[in-house]
Amino acid sequence: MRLSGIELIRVAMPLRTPFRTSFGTERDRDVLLVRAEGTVDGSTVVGWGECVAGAEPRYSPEYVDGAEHVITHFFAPRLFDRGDVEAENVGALLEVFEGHPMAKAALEMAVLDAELRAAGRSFAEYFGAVTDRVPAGVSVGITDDVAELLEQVAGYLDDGYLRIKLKIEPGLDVDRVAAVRERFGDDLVLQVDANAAYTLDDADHLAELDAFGLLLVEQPLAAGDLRHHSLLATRMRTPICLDESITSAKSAADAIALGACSIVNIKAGRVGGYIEAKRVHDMCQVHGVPVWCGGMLETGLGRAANVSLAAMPGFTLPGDTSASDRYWERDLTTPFVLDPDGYVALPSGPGLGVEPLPDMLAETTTSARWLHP
Ligand code: NPQ
Ligand code: MG
Repeated sequence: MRLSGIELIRVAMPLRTPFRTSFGTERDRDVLLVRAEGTVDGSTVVGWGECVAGAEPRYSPEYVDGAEHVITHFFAPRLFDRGDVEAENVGALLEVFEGHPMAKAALEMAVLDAELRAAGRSFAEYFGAVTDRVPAGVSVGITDDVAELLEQVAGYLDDGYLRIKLKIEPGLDVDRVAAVRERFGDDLVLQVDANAAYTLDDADHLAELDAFGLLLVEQPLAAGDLRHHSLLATRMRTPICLDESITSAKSAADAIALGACSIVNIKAGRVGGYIEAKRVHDMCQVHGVPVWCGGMLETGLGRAANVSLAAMPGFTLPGDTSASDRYWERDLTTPFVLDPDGYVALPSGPGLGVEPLPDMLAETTTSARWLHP
């Protein structure tokens, strides 16, 4: 496409309930949207991207103000200099700049959406989706007490979620898992996510989780610490899945080769875009490593791309591809809903298949800035 402008729109999305992880509590999601405008063969096209960076640099070094800044001052000017861009070369064009994968991913997503809309193709077609709906899991935040946790899990099971992920941190881990297992039984498909809150000194304690038949433990140790993850893997039976550590297909191959993980959580924002996310999937499939689609509290835009990605054949575990009402009273797009079997249907239609509802966009927008060549 020939890029004529990029609009950076910030929306304030109030969460239905605060979401607590080992790195902090999120109350309102401050989301950066990218609206890319241009032409393909003389016709005007528009595409949407969503940046998953949080308000503060806690999950990773990125944060939403930083993402807006680096796009404004470095990334957008480089794309405008090129003039004609294709989604498949956005990554290479921006490779001269270090880091900022979530900011890069949002730009690439907007260009890909515009191109696919122009071509009348969906994200799912682009990814080579093999199904029209994906099994949905849900991520349950850390609660003040066990009673509240059991109540929340019961509610999600009532909704129909097929897999429960408990956020854990030191001191709020084995007992929480034991209580959930005790209450809901051995058939509950259960996993935990530590968001890097432990060290290898906690190996014996983490091995106590082995008693509960968990599907996996996600990112127990620091993002950069593949060596300690591989040592931890020799000290517990529960499979280790990496999230924060996986920043590219190359880093995923390294983690697998080192024995640091046997399962991979794929998040497009963390690896620099949906095209690299597809490469992570393809590489894991070659190595027989199961993958699943992570979540970053996305609006319906990011959710549309995620469920489409999760329809690729290597996504053999339920993802954090929850319905819109897990997070939002009202989503920015037509909402994603759970079907009676606990699946979320892929959107149909060109590109993402959804766009912001004008009234919701107007209601939630806190700033909008145009960038031009
Ligand atoms: C994870 N997501 O898998 C992340 C963590 C997470 C659904 O558990 C703002 C920005 C808030 C990013 C909260 C889920 C966030 C965030 C949680 C990421 O590790
Ligand atoms: Mg995680």
